[in-house]
Amino acid sequence: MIKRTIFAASVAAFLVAPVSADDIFNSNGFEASDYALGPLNAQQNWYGEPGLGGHEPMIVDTAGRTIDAQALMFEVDDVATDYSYAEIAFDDIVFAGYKTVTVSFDVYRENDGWSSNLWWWWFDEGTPTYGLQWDEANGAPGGTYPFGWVDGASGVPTIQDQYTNVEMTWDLENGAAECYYNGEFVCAINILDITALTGWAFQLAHDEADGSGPDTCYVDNFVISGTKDGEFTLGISPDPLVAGSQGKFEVTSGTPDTNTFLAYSTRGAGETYVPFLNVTLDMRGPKQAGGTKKTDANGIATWILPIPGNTAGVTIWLQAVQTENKTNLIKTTIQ
Ligand SMILES: [Ca+2]
Ligand SMILES: [Ca+2]
Repeated sequence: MIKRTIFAASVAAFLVAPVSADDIFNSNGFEASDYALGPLNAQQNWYGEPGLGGHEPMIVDTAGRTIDAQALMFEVDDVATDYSYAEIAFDDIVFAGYKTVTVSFDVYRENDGWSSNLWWWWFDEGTPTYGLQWDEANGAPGGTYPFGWVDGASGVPTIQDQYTNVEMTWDLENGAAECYYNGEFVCAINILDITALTGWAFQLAHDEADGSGPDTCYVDNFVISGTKDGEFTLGISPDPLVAGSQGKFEVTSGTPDTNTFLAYSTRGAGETYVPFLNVTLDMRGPKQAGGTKKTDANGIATWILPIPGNTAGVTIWLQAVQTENKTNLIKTTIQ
């Protein structure tokens, strides 16, 4: 097993496995576990509204228009100003400490000669906070603009007659937002003046005059996720570790300029109190891997350690600690 005496010195830090994201809101596919067929309004804290003759958003089970069993349907008649509107409010996501926020949903547009504008937006001020599938080109097929028409943003033709994915990420710490349509990169722009994120809305809107056509579209798998990268986190690379090669072990968001210890166990999860750090490790029989490292000014410390060649198949538990501070526990089986 790993012996501390053979551990090499660390080298410059670079990113390892990203911090795992939390679900801030997950529609769970609008499936029956959470949603009944019928009006969306009042289900799972949603508000739904039929606007000016439009239809209210509905949870539906429509053959060919659902990825699985159920989806959210928006519908408007062929009447100017008709709309179908849904919104959901959250506790302020920025205030909650999220540094990155990702919104993802699947959308189905029909190739029937007319697609009305499907808008989406945060309730809040700042840029970018809205986007749409535009009824340009007379709504056939129209264009998908995840960040709308703000400076530097762009769009791509909407894909019809199948579900496609819209994904937008706001990196609030670095002030950059980027977006994807059906897995393809669309654009990246700078974030301006976003100080709160408190709710999300969808609206299918017949913004054209009468006569272009009615419209129906479907949304599924709406998920908002985020990361709080201020958490003291241990990442390993590669994951899983490989016997006979080097592994990299990196902590981020530790207390800066502070002694940091990498602990491992082959005995499993449990609790072991370490008096000199006043911290309880989440493993049994911990041993120290590598030498003591001092985190840099950004709270990062890295160990590059050889994984002995005879350890394939061995399961180990890893955790890094500082005084009264510990990371996530990693369980990995060496390959
Ligand atoms: Ca679904
Ligand atoms: Ca249509």
